Amino acid sequence: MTRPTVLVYHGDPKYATLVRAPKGRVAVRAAATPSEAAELIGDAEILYAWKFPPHLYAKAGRLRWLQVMGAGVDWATVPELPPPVAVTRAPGVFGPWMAEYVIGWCSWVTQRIETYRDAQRQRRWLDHVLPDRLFGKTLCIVGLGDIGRAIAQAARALGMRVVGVSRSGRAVRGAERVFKVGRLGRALRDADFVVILLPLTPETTGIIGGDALAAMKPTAWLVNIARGAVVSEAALLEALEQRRIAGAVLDVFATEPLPPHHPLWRMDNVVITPHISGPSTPEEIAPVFNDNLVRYLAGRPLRHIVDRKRGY
Ligand code: OXD
Repeated sequence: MTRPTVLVYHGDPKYATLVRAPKGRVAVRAAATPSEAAELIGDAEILYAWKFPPHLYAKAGRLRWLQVMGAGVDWATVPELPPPVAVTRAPGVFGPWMAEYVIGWCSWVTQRIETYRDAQRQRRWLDHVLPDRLFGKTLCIVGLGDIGRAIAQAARALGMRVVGVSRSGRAVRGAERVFKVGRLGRALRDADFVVILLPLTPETTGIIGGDALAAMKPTAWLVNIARGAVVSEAALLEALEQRRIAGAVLDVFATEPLPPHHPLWRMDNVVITPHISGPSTPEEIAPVFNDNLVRYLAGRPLRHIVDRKRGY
């Protein structure tokens, strides 16, 4: 009997070294570049990857399962991927990272960190300016998958009021109220911080546009840790320039890396981070993949399957 081949596609060789399968049951191959992957994809039954080049799926005649290494699956649920291939994600890995990112940057606002650092540079004792608190502030989480729920719990633990937005509008632990996507404006109305976590699909592209931004309070901050294209960049620039919202913390952009001449770079009410809010680490993703690998080899159903039609 031939052993299934696992192709690990990532620049970090550690991902391949952490693949564990019952002894001798799989052959593991690793590719770090598209040209290396082009040589190996034809034999692969299982692909464990981050941003696999879609044009190579035409050669993936044996492929049955793709395990995604990152949080988002938009690069995986592409039409080029042959229909029988199951796509699985890695829930539970990114929520704790992203919760710290969100709480960290929300605290950066309320603790007026920039103000005190500026004063320090000028050797000024700024004791007439007081910090604010997260306690009692309203956080609106738009997109309540496992990451959104982890953020809701972290925010609740600090005494924030949490509301959310999801397709179903179903109740979620930690969120006082969950609105359906159609009531986005209502959900945003009272928020001090709005975190965007929607997957990028045709329905969500540009969903945070002029109307959504107009629904926010002028004192509110937008935090985008989903995909750049979920927010209309033109509408966001206008809202920021005209101070119709207080500011934005942006980890994702329609074009990455953000081009050097992009107007967002020079806005004083914008924080830019380079798509690092939910890093993938080989050590954290490997147990999710290895658990599914055992299931795959035993002919048992895979866990964390993505609905390829819905795109998440
Ligand atoms: C992502 C990630 O999918 O960083 O954006 O994991």
